[in-house]
Amino acid sequence: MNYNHREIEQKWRKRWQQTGAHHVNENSGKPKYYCLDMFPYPSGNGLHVGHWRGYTISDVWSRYKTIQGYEVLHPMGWDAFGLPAENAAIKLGIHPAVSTAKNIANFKKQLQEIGAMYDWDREINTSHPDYYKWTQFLFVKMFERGLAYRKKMPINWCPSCKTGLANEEVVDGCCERCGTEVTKREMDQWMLKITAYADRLLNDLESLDWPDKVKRMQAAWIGRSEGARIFFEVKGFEDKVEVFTTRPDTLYGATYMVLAPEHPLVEKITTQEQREQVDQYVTEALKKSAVARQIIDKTKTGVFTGAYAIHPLTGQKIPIWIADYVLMEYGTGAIMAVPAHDERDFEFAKAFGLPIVTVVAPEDGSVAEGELYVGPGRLVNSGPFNGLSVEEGKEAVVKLLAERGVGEQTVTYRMRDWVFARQRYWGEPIPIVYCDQCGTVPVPVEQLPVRLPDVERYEPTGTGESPLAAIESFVHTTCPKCGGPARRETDTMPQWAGSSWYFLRYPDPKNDKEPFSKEAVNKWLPVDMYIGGVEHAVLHLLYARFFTKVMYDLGLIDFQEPFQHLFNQGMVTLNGAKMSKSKGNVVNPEDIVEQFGTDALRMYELFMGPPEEDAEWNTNGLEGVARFLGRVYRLVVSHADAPSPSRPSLEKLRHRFLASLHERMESFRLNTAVSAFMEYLNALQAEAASGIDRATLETIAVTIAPFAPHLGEELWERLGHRESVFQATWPTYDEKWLKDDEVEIAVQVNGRVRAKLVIAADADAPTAVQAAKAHPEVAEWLDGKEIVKEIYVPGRLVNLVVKG
Ligand code: ANZ
Ligand code: ZN
Repeated sequence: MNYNHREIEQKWRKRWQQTGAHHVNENSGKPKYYCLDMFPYPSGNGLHVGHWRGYTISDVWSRYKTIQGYEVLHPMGWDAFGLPAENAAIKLGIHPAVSTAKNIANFKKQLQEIGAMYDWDREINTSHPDYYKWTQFLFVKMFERGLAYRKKMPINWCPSCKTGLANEEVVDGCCERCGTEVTKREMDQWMLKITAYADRLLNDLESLDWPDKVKRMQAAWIGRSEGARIFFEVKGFEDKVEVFTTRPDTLYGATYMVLAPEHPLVEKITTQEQREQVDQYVTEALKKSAVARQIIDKTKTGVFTGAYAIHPLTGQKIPIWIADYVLMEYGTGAIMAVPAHDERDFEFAKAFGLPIVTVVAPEDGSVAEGELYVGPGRLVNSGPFNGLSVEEGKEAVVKLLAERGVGEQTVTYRMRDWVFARQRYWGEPIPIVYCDQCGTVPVPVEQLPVRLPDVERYEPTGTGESPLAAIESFVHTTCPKCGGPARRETDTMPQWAGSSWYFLRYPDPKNDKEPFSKEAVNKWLPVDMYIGGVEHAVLHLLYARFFTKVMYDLGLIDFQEPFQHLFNQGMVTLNGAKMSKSKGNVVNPEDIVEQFGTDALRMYELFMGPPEEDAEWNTNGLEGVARFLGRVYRLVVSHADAPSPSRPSLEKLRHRFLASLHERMESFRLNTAVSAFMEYLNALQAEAASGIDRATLETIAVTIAPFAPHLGEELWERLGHRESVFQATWPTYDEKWLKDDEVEIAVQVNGRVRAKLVIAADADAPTAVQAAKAHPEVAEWLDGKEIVKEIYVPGRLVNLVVKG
């Protein structure tokens, strides 16, 4: 009668494996459900109970959907390229493929222990040539569409990892991986034109069932800004300075201009007298990170170039400065400065004694000439535009500029094109060949994959070239077009490449003719439920959406968004801090499984708190859950052989439990779903002496199965079933049992309670009043008096108002 979790869990895990219980049946005819975990990077540290929380949530959900009658695709794989394996290779000399394989084996063993229903036949590994062949293929497709291109540009450069970084990998000016401050470096880079998809990536957010916070973060990352481009002539040059402004209405207040230090015109227009100062300033600015340069309240620095621009409407001469608060990567890399109405310009003008001209005045005239004012109002000192509101002014100014050919309406995005090259070893080789005759030639699909060759040294060369550049046999190749001698590209793709489309591979993971069949992906996608950490709110999710849209445009798929519903689980903390191996505050799942069982661990991972919130690990809580499962086991097993006949009190409890479980599951309050079981069990234990009926016992076995699948199977078998509990149907409830059939109400006479009365919950007013009057203790108070009013509040009271 004791709950032997070890025996039960081993038995069922073995059974599942033998029967192939977790294989997706493509021909079941059931409606599909695609429940996906963000696949892990197989690190050497393995998984701790914090990682298991997300996997538990998705597994419980997948099993719930299975019993509800869906054919569920719940796959798992490995995001296996990336810097940690390579850094370990440099340190320990172990080939990344070897360490990665070892880590994967460990992760897999751990995930199997959780009792997850992954279909391991669909396992994918982004570092495997059978997979990265298709990542390379998709790159070639993008190249053919003009979406992959090469550009010399200043990139973020991590001096420690010795590699270029995407903007996304720079956090607060430092390398996301190693924390070193990032610098800039001019290099030829492969880029992906994600900006061409900016509007679609922004607009389509609306259709997604995602946490608002994530949608807002993506929108902010895309950073759409409406404004105008205005062209200023430079005195004495043919060239024009083009600025981006969101406030064309303030054009009359532009008293100077600022170019980013990297702006290509700086070199040309700087006068002889100013040259030395300018050169020095540029050198300093290039060393600073974008974040350091953008801090609002830092002291403004800058240098006058000696050159002047001509105001496009007034013809006035305005000085051109350079300053590092203007970034080359945003807008046009140049601004018209309006110190009266822009805080940064205001600080700068004060620091350098530049004129401040007010052109917007608040309606109440509360701001004086020369003060900073960023609010709404009407235009002043603005020639023909005086008296217009800011909004009217924007439109009118742009219209006039456009007529004169010196400006236009435009939209700018904060998002940049994606730097898609890394000068590292452990990634997908970029499938491009350079030929003196034919130029840049993509490797045709028959010649893919371009395999990653073995190297002896993994260290980046530090010259900006990847270690692949040192492998002669890799670099020297023949041109796919003319057969002449050619050189291979030696950069590899960023870590994000493989994860940008892996969700499309699971429906058809072994296809060797194409990345996936259109039919298979159209059947399974969009993903119905995507579960993972909020740390992927921007990058991975944005890249995956971008790839999906490109594939839609290529005609490879029929949908434009990959993940219909997104759920971000909270972290598990220990002593208030996020669990992590490096902090040494991890709880090892294997130990817990051994001592309490994986079912207890699974149920506790849910019970810890609302799934979207962080929760503190507490071993006492876990023990409580384990004891609870023991009680469930004993209750079912002790009645399994001789269930009692059904009776209303049991039916009522059962339907009420099913109703509350349903409500809590559908609103994804999984922690309270676990409490529903606990409440139910407590109520049943009060009934147990009179026996428990079969419907109750079966309900427990089926409904607990998604949470504690091994126990669910065991109980189901004990109840005499031969097929798996996951082939059972989810029990439904009948509303009629949810009503409280009898209630106790108060009977008042002139507002004072004189008696309590039990009546039918749905009794009507005449019935309730009649019962109240008939109550002996009430009758006493009514004797000889006239009832002037009868009030009935169903479920609560009857009040009789009397006179005399
Ligand atoms: C004149 C002006 C007047 C501006 C005014 C603002 C207020 P968002 O909203 O973020 O798009 N700007 C443009 N390009 C820049 C760059 N490369 N580096 C730094 N600042 C830049 O901001 C757009 C505003 O930021 C632009 O509008 C420009 O300043 C500045 F009362 O132009 B504004
Ligand atoms: Zn050629």
